[in-house]
Amino acid sequence: LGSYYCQTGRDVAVHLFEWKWADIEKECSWLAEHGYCAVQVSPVHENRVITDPPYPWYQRYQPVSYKMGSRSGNDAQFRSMVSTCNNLGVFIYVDGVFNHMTGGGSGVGSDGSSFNADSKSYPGVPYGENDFHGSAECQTSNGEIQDYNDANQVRNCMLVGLRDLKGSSEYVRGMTSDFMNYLIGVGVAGFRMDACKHMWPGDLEALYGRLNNLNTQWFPAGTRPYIYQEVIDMGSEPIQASDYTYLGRVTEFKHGKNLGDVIRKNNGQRLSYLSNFGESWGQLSGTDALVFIDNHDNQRGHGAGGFGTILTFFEANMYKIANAFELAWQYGHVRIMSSYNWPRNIVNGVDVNDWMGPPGNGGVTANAVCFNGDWICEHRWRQISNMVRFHNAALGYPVSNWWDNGGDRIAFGRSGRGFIVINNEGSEFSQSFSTGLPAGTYCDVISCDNNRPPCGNSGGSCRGEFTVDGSGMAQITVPSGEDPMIALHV
Ligand code: ARE
Ligand code: CA
Repeated sequence: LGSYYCQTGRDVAVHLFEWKWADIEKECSWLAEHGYCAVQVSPVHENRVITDPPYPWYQRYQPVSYKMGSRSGNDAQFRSMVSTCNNLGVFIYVDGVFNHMTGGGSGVGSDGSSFNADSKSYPGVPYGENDFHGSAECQTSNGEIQDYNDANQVRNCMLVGLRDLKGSSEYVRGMTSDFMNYLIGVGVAGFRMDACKHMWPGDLEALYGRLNNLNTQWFPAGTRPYIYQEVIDMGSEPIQASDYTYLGRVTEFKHGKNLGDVIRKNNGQRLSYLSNFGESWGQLSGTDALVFIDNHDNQRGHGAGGFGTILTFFEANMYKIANAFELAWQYGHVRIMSSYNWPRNIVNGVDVNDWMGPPGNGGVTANAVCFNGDWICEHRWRQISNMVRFHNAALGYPVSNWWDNGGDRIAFGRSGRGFIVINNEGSEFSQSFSTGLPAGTYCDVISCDNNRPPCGNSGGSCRGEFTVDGSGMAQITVPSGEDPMIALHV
């Protein structure tokens, strides 16, 4: 299990949060051209439609059935997207929600199926009372998780009131694996598995064991789906991320938190401390980790992290530094977040607008148009997308040529494939660096749109060419202020 299916030479996924299938289908050409490996799409199943508050993003995390109608599009649009993107070598990972169905209440879902959570009735699947955990498995007073120190509660009680599926049931395993196999048949390459902390590893193992190999129209015979599991482990609970690594990759939430703290200089943290960043910081082994600077939860105060720690597009300068370091470093599989805008408003540590759904009206999503003020498209920011190319150029080449000033200036190479300098201090500096790069002339890809001289970009802010001499040395002036980084790669 867990074969990371990327086309050779690609490695980085992007989460196109709440994008419509038709828009993702169009975006895949751009993604292919810029070296992205895959797209994580929002949940594809029929979901609850919530009107109070109106149509929040999180309604997508309340399944009503495994039919394919949601505000991202229908089955035909989904299939067309998968096929177009696969043909371009950009693969699709589906956000799979299998721990639970909806919260309390009743209604009709996004594809016309009725449900009644109070009687645990989901005829669109169908699921009934016996398919859910009840008082036999969960003994808390209200049936909800009350204590994250009790693993039994965490797995058998309801997460924030969401009706908790019985993952040990053959029938439930059959329904969920049939749905996943349908998606695999369509050409999906992998799954983000939601809320895995709340499912028993043994149940997940049984579920994964039922999955088909990927569709041979696009993938070599025998290729397994790529699995990465959401488990928030900040180090203080009995259920640990490492309990799930034998099944596939696991989200490493400490990674984004640690980089946020370092770049914000929280608690005396400095860039120079990053020389051994990764496992020795108490994170998973890089070969088990799926990493990101922020995700759709912690950018708005859900999940784990905190506003004083996690960096997002709202703090663009620090965010670009964080992404550049993450993409230049060698640790984990990287997922870039691509957000929509909303009026974030933090009052007493809580974003009072944390629920707001994507741009659009009445629960209908607007077309994704990058940089129109509504869709942020971090994945298209030059400082991020050009670093995806750096990342690809350096794939498999270890970190080398580390340098730091003991403070917030660092530099490192990738064994002759790339070299980056980051200056998180207030003033520009200039010096000669041992880059490890072959002699030649390179463009700074943070500021220029191509990496081959003559360097150029439409904005005119390109910092031009840097010459590496026969001994790998280069004189580099590193700016301060916006984009205080220089990155060169073969
Ligand atoms: C919504 C409402 C609730 C309501 C519920 C049912 O907000 O008030 O009770 O519906 O009606 C998302 C949102 C939730 C939302 C849910 C369903 O974040 O607010 O509930 O969708 O619509 C824990 C889990 C982790 C989970 C985070 C958010 O362990 O798996 O909480 N993350 C995933 C997704 C979310 C999604 C779900 C799971 C549910 O990424 O987007 O929820 O499908 C400590 C613990 C963590 C814990 C964290 C927060 O850090 O260590 O394990 O994370 O606290 O409680
Ligand atoms: Ca559960």
